[in-house]
Amino acid sequence: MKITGFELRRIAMPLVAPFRTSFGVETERDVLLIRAATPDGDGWGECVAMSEPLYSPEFADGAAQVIERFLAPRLFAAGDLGPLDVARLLEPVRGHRMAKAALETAVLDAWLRARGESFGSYLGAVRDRVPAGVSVGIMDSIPALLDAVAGYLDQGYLRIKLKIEPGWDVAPVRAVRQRFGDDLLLQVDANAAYTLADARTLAALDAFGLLLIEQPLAEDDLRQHAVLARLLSTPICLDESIESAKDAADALLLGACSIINVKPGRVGGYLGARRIHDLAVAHGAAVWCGGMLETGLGRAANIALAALPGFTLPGDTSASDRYFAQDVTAPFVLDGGHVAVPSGPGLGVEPLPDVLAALTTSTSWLPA
Ligand code: OSB
Ligand code: MG
Repeated sequence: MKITGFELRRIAMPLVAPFRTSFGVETERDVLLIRAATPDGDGWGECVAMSEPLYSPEFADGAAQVIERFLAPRLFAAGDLGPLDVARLLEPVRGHRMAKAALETAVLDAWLRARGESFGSYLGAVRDRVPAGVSVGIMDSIPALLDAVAGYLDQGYLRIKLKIEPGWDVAPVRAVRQRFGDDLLLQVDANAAYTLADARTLAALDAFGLLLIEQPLAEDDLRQHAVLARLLSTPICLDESIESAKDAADALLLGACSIINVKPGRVGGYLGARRIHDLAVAHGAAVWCGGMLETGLGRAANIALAALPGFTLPGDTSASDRYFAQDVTAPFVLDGGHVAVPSGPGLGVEPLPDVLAALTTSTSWLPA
């Protein structure tokens, strides 16, 4: 397949409500979109890097730079290429997995659209809809949190994830359990906010029957996660620590986690994400699909991935209106707590031209 160029487009997406985590507050999603242009049509990739390097070292401005200066030129120099070539061609550049993932996704989307095949079909989806969970930010008070959770449960969400940090952990979890009962599928995400010295606090969460605790310790604390796993009965799930199938293998072999949050951007793309799925299935570990507050474009591919057989826990694959009043694609909606896997060619969704134009803050064209 011939790539004639990549368009880099920045869009500003106001969030319906501020989203607070242990690393910061998000009020607007600043998204870098990549359009791969080919003689047979376009493909889209969403870069999930956030505007500041707080979740991980990547950030949107940096991703745009590394694509323009180092990644796109390597793809252009290769001439004709397919989706399976992208990761190999970009491998000499260290890191920058979110930037690489966006390019690979755009190429894969263009290639699948030209073949008339969907992401789900190509990746190996076995379901036409997936159960939806929702990630609930840190709030100013417990009554505000209970209102937010009640609202999501009314909409039909099947699993609740509470963001936690030191000082906002046992009390909110206890309050949510007391109010909504023991049958609620409930989990927490610390975004690396604790150390092993907090093991006693984290063990206090064992009393609440959580599905998992996500990334309690720092991203490079694999061995300490293994120690913590032996101190807790709640399963440990890793997010930030897992950037590759190799990391996943290390973590599972070490006993640092028994569950993995798979985010395609964090691991360099959907093909790498599928490898982690396959590895986890072989190891008997569960995976679920995380999120990075994606627009409908990134969400479409995440939902396709979440339909693979090893994705046995509900993902952070929420409906569009949990994030945005106006999505860039036709909105993903909740139907009986599930979201439908797109079935059209490629991502199966299109950016709405007028909406895209209205949200765009800048574009640049990189010719092959
Ligand atoms: O740690 O899973 C995370 C959002 C941005 C960055 C990191 C995380 C999150 C979420 C929200 O938890 C997931 C979503 O709904 O997209
Ligand atoms: Mg997380």
